[in-house]
Amino acid sequence: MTSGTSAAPNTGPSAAAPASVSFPAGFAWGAATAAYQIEGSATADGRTPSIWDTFSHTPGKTLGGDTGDVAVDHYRRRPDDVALMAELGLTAYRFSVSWSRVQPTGRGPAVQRGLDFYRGLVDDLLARGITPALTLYHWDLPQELEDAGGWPVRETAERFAEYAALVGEALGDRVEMWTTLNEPWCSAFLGYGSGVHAPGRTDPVAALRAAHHLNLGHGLATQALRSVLPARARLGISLNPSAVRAKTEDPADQEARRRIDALANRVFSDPILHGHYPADLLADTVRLTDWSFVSEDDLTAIHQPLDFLGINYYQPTVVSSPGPDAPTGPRSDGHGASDHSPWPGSEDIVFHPAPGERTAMGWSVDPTGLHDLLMHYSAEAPGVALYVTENGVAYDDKPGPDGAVHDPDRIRYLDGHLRAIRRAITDGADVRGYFQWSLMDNFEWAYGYSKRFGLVYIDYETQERTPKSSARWYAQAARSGELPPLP
Ligand code: IFM
Repeated sequence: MTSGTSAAPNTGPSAAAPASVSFPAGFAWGAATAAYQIEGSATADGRTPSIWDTFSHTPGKTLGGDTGDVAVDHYRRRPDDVALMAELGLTAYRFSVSWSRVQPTGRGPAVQRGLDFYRGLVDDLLARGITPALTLYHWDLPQELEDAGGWPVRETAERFAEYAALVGEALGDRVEMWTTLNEPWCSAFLGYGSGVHAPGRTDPVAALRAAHHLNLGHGLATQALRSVLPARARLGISLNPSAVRAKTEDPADQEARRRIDALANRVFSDPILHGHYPADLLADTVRLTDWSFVSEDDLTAIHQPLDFLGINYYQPTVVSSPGPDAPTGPRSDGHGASDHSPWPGSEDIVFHPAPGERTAMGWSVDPTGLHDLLMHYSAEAPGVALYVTENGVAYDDKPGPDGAVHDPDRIRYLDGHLRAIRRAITDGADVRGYFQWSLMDNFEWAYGYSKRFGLVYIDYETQERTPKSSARWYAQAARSGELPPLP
């Protein structure tokens, strides 16, 4: 992402906001979740451990030792959850498939009971007029495949393509929107670099190898899906690109921005969209690896035509060069505390909080970064539709004395980001839909259940679901295609 060359002050989500903002007919009003974060029933019906089961059960890896064993019990409450989605006016729902529920060892035939769950989910959605958007991989690699080397090895990409074909054959008659990977940056660099995510490895070379094999997995799975899905299927990938901004116009800070742009963004978008790795990234990492694990055939396999690109956006990234007085040791970049950097070869770069108000994650609220990204990828991938496949916010929501959960800050956040999307559409970007993260409060990875991103509040003692006021506001937007007034 090369736009946004310096950290401009945030003018606020609703600055100079027009009174009424409407969206094109057919715009998807969605919400998103992921299997490990909501399903629970971790050992039901033949499911085996994924890397997140192993990681979350390892002492010290998640806040309070929280795990996804029960999560929000969606595996057993699926029909009621889909009814709630309909009540909230959603026109689309993005979910992920748990690989180890469908193919427990990561190889061989599919388990019918696992597939039946997703078939039932899709049928429930379709019966209520909600478009299913299926993600094949949201970070939960079967543990057996991690034991065989994980994403740093080529075989995992090949296994992923086989799994994609199994799911494609089972659900291709009823699901049109398919996403291969969710946020491969997190899988590679938080999973194998800083180790704050599963499988918790801290090896910068393994992180780069994982990035490549995730790209390869995407390409091979896309080919496999195209061979089993009907022609009407639409295929894409969800990236979490950073809107990277340099702290100042100083050339050293611009150079820091270039380096992080390569590692955060172009390591994925260049091979996927253009069929090569960025030359500057190869140079930046030369003391770690010669990238000989990449072949020309791999690049051809990765560079597949896409029907859409999913953009997941939360906050901009502001960086500067270390400068002569910079402290040594890992720099905080908002991705969790670790003694190991998730930025191989660029460990010294300094990350700064972006200006603006903060969320419960400590992330800054700045919808301009979303507009920048949509305009950037619109220009970089002409003819490829864009979806915002994740955007949302954690606040410390609590029921009031009346039992209702009032979250006006989340409404302002949604309003600001939806306005940024509308501006991008007006400016020429082909944005087809928005998936709010998340439908309901859930297991927020290393933060356990301490961070609430949902439109729907979950009482974790009783599993009672209470739509927050933001859910009602969003439902009104979804039904009218127009942003309702702020409360
Ligand atoms: O909860 C995560 C999700 O799994 C991936 N994208 C970011 C969200 C908030 O951290």
